[in-house]
Amino acid sequence: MKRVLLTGAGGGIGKRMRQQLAGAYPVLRVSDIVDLGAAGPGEEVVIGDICDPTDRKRIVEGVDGIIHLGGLSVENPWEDILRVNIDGSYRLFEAAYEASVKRIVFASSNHAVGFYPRGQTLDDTVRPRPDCRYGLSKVFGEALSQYFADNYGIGVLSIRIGWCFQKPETPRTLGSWIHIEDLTQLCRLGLDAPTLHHEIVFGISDNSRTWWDNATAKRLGYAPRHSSDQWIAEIDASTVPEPGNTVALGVQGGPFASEGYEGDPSRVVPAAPAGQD
Ligand code: 15L
Repeated sequence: MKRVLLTGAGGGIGKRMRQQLAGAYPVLRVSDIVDLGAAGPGEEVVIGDICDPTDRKRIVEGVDGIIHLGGLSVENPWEDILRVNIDGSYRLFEAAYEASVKRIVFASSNHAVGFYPRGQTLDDTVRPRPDCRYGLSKVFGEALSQYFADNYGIGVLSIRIGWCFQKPETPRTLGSWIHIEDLTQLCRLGLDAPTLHHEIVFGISDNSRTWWDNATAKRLGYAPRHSSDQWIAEIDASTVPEPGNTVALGVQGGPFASEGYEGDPSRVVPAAPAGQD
């Protein structure tokens, strides 16, 4: 990889990943719709909107690999999810193929499977169970990744990112926490692995209390250096209630799932018939 594109470089994860990737590749192209400041050593800055055809061509032209963080990272009205996360991602993959890009790392989310009940261990082969419109767009992105791998030969790694903030805040995020260094390691595996078709992995650190079996990531060589275990005692002792209604507290996606049910706490997650999951 000579030139790597990081979309969404002005976002919460993007800003930190930009720092992590400094010097990792001969050229790092950072892109977003917001101001990204001056280019650092070995960097190119391209401001533009992936939803705009002319911008998109400029953003993607000449790169070998893409880490696609750009898009909406939480629940939003359907029209925006459709335009930015669904159509925007499709157009970006299409432009990547036209520009002969070899690898894409797709920032999926745990919300692609957020409606699974807490306590059930999932691996990357379970059926999607999105918990909101945002999660639905991530299911689309994973299918898009599979299609572009199968039909166009682009190697893609979909990472179901968990909670990539300073520290976990709740019992749920104890399981889903990932340190930015570990997330960067996963992204680099997606770009640099000698062979890759399409794989789905969970973007989590080495957390003991997790619902996700990350064997596929480990098979690809992922060796997380961080763990949320150091906060277990603090979170167990906390009396601050976890946010969300009955639905949120029953499912892995937490408050993302309850968005549509706010004000109706009597709605509980229906139990899946035996054998259906
Ligand atoms: C996500 O997908 C979001 O991008 C992030 O902001 C967190 O809220 C996280 O999920 C979560 O699961 O809480």
